[in-house]
Amino acid sequence: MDKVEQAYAVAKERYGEVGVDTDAAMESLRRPSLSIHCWQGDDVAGFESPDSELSGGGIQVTGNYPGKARNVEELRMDIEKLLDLVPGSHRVNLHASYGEFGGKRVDRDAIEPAHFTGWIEWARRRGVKLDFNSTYFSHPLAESGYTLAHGDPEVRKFWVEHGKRCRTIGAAMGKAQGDACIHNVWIPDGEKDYPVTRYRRRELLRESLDEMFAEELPAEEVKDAVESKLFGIGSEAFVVGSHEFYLAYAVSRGKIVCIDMGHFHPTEVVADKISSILQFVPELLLHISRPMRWDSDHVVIMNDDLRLLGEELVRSGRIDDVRLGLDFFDASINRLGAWSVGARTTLKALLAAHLQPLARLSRFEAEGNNFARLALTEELKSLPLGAVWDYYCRTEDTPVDGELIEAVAEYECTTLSRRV
Ligand code: RNT
Ligand code: ZN
Repeated sequence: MDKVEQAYAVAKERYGEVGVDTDAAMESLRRPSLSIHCWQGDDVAGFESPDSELSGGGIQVTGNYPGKARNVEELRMDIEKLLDLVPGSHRVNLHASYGEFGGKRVDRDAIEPAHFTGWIEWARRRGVKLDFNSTYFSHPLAESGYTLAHGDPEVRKFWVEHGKRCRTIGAAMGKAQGDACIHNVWIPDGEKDYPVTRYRRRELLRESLDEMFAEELPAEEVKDAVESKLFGIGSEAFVVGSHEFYLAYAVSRGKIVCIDMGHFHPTEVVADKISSILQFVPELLLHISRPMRWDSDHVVIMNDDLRLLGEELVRSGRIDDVRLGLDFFDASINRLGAWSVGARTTLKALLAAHLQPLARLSRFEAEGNNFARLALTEELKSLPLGAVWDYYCRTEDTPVDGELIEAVAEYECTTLSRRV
């Protein structure tokens, strides 16, 4: 027995004492797939032109660490490396701006499934499934701060057409992979200062979305999700697509609600929303992220927000109805390192949640013994989660935590540092 196995044997016994089966917890962790965002690899730049970069939309990437993926080959190479560093089998989430346009300028209202055949074939070869997002930022027609709720019907028409085409692309992906592609819609629309036409803007958004979603597409191929936001840089006073707007929209139109952890008031507990929303919709999409004072999209770490999220996913019994999308981007450190730490930590938080003695905790609660509930949840926090996690990584043929720094450094040395 090596150290990882020895530590696991002790952890298994220790967890057993509090009523937790570590093997069963690892088995449960194998099931869900993360929908891993492609945009951590190139700072949300995409491939529309050789010098594309993220602009507008109130989202921002900071940092200029060397080694960013400059083209589709490099991005795929980095994602493949990432998938080797993350235990389990996962999906890859693309944005419309990541199509392969063969050096031509193809505007957003003209993109087609053909621009994504490279990705579809790559995904099939790699055995991963794809999710998709329409892209309503980094474009001249988004510069005013409005897209689907723009005052000019011509501009709205352009973005509605983009959304329709993205749904078709999503359906092509879903069909090819034999599993529905989740097509997520997030728009930046909003204002720096107080508008007087809030009602009209939201009416426009409702109309644009209805038009965009008018065509019924097979649910086994594509399902649409809508992502709300509270504020962004340059949209501090007003965001058209607020939480209330999209929650009501999704419930009334049978769409998936997307909850991004950075899109709420900093004191709101995002995990608490799961059990409310899932009373009324069959499925939920999460954008797992880490806001730091604002929607800063920091790399996900093991903080209370993430732990609570994992716990709620497990405690609600509805984890299978929740899509686990990642959404963070840090350009100030090694991007593969950022990606792998965020993805692995998300899984580790789920493992921690599966390592709860749920039956015992619920029994204490039912008996009104809230002291015992408190004491046991506190005890759980210092049980040997890391030993179970490392063993899980080992069984999945991925580095254990102590091997990650070196694995990332090696890739930096052989590959990323040569990108100059
Ligand atoms: C922006 C939203 C959105 C984007 C990605 C790139 O605030 O969170 O999901 O981060 O689509
Ligand atoms: Zn998001």
